Order: sequence, then C-alpha cells, then structure tokens
Amino acid sequence: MDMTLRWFGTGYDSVTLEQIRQIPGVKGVISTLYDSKPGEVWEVEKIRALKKEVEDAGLALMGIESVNIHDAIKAATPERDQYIDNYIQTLINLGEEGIHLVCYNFMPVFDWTRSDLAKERADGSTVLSYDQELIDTIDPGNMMESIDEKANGFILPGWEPDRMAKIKELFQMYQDVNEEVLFENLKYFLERIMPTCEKYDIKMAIHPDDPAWSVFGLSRIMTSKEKLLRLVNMVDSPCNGVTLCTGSLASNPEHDIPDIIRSLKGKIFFAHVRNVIHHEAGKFDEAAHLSSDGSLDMFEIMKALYDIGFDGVIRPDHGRAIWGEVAMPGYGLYDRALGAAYLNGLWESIVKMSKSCIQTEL
Ligand code: CS2
Ligand code: MN
Repeated sequence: MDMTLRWFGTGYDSVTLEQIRQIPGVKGVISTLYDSKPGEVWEVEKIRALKKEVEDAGLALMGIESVNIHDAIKAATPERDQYIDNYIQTLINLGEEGIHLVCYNFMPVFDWTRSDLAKERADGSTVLSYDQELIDTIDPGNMMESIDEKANGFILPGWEPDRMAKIKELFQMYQDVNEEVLFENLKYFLERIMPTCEKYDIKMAIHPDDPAWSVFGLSRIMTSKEKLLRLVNMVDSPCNGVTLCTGSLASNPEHDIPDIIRSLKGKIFFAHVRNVIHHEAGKFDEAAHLSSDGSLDMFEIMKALYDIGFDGVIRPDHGRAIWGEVAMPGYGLYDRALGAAYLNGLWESIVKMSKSCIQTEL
C-alpha cells in the first residue's frame, strides 16, 4: 500500500511538496495538470515538468487525479471521437512518462456536489456538508456562485469556471442522457481507450459519484455496489477498475463499505479513505478520519482492503479545516496529515495482528 496525498500543483495548492514530504509514511502525491481543460491533449513537457518537480522534492508522482472527461464523450455528441482521440493521446503521453494510474469520473455536468463548503462544528473546525433540502432550493444555474462563496478563492476540482459559464448548454446536452445511455457512453469510451491503457499498463480508476444519487435531475451511474460491478464486468480488461472512495459511497447510509470493498477484489486500483456523519436521509457532513468522529468503521474498511490483498495507492480524502488553516475546502494540510497518520496506524496494526495470528496458528 502506498500512502499519498492529493496535490494540485504549485500555484493552485496552499500545501507545499516540502510539507507533504514531512508527513510520516507519505511516499508520493497524486496530482494533475490543473490548468488543463477537459478535452485537451496533455503535453509531454508539462507532464515531465510536473514529475520532475515532485521527484526533486523527494516524492513520487503516483498517479493522476483526474484526467477529466469532456462532456461530448459523456453525452455522446458527434465530436466525441475527436475528444476520445485526444484522451488517448494524453494517456500515451502519460504512459511514456511512466504514469500507471489515472482517476476519472463520469458524472454529467457537476463533479462532487455540496450544499456547504464550511459548515462549522462545535469545536470550531469546519467541514463540507450536504443537505438535499438545501440543494433543492438552488437553481443549478447558480450553483457555481453558491459554491464559489466559500471556496476561499481557490478553483475547486471539477468546477472549472469556463465550463460552468456554459451551464445552460451543458444541461441541454444531457437532456436525453438517461442512466442506460450514460452506461453505453461509458462503455464506448472504455472500449476505445483500453488497448492504449493495456499497452502502457495504465490503470483507469473510476471515481464513484458524490453524492451517490441523481442531483438536479442529471443521471448518475457510479452510485452503488451493483453499478460498480456492472462497470468492471462491462469491459473486460485488467486496466478497467475503480477508485474506492469511502466517503462518496457512504453518502448513502445503506451502503456497506467493507462489503463493497470485498466484492471488488482485484479491481480497486486507488483508495480514497475518509469518514462521514450520517443524519437523516439525504443529509450528511464530512468528518475527521477517525471512526469515533463519524458513522463509518474505519478499522473495518482498512481490514477489508487488507483482506482483499489491496496493494495500490491510497490517500486520505477530504479533511476538516482546522487550526486556522486557509486552504481549498477539504484539501488543507493539517487534517489530511492527521488522516494519513491514522490510516497508516490502522494498517500497521492490521498487518502485525494478521502476522501474529498466522504465527500462533503455526
Ligand atoms: C473529489 C472529486 O472525492 C473526491 O476525491 O474531490 O473531485 C474527485 O477527485 C473526482 O470526482 C475524480 O474524478
Ligand atoms: Mn474521493
């Protein structure tokens, strides 16, 4: 298991590589070319420069999150093949530079959605939170403004201002894209890119939809164990798999995360591990990583990953804003560093306990 932190790049992230390097047990980062627009070909020089910057800081570039997918591919407009060609060229360029993990999502229009980016908790920390009732009062055309207000001046991942400026056109584009059509479009995309992924051994790890249900009437398909299994079985390739994001999947309290992990044995290429607090249906807050702070049993989650032989890249996911830090919501240094240390601690004890059990049995 390789513990990493997500890093958005110099100029986009308040956290530095030097700070990340000092977190015990963190060996690398997951990054992206943050100024690239969905649909663009990523230039080799830029990928190389990113890799060099990370390596010069004593870390490894362990994957990309995300190479975002152009809406023409998700909605299957006549331009989709051109954009898939561009995506393939980006994969070739990444492969040539030794990148073997790409996280992506297939959500129409919006990436993750929240009703509040800085909900204050009793201890003064703030967290991202979701309340369906509040979301229902927002006109999706104004969603960007409401998100922007508490973004601390940062551009949020998946909320590119240029794309959001065309929100009405985007909604029109997806008018007839129901779940079945979206699955078909995803299949078409994967079938076209898999030969390149196999050639360069690039694992494509789809991120579950967050929250795990339809928002603003837009279809969402990566929302449950059954649908994740449908995805992995739909295109048979060693490079077709998932990002196991515990917080996204657990937005639905019915989901049994350790069970989902076990059912996806061999297909989890990347893990995002974080905790949430469930309230009534359609309402949840993010939390510190500790089991005691939220509704998820983080020991059972890490144990399930251990049991299926997970050996991929992992990262703490969104953290709280604490100790006065001003950062991109969810992506400050302090709480994610605490999260990494905690997850490493759980992992060490699981590994050692399993070994001592085997010895006792012998
Ligand atoms: C989010 C997403 O949950 C998360 O990790 O911050 O923005 C995620 O990075 C994308 O959906 C992956 O494409
Ligand atoms: Mn995630």
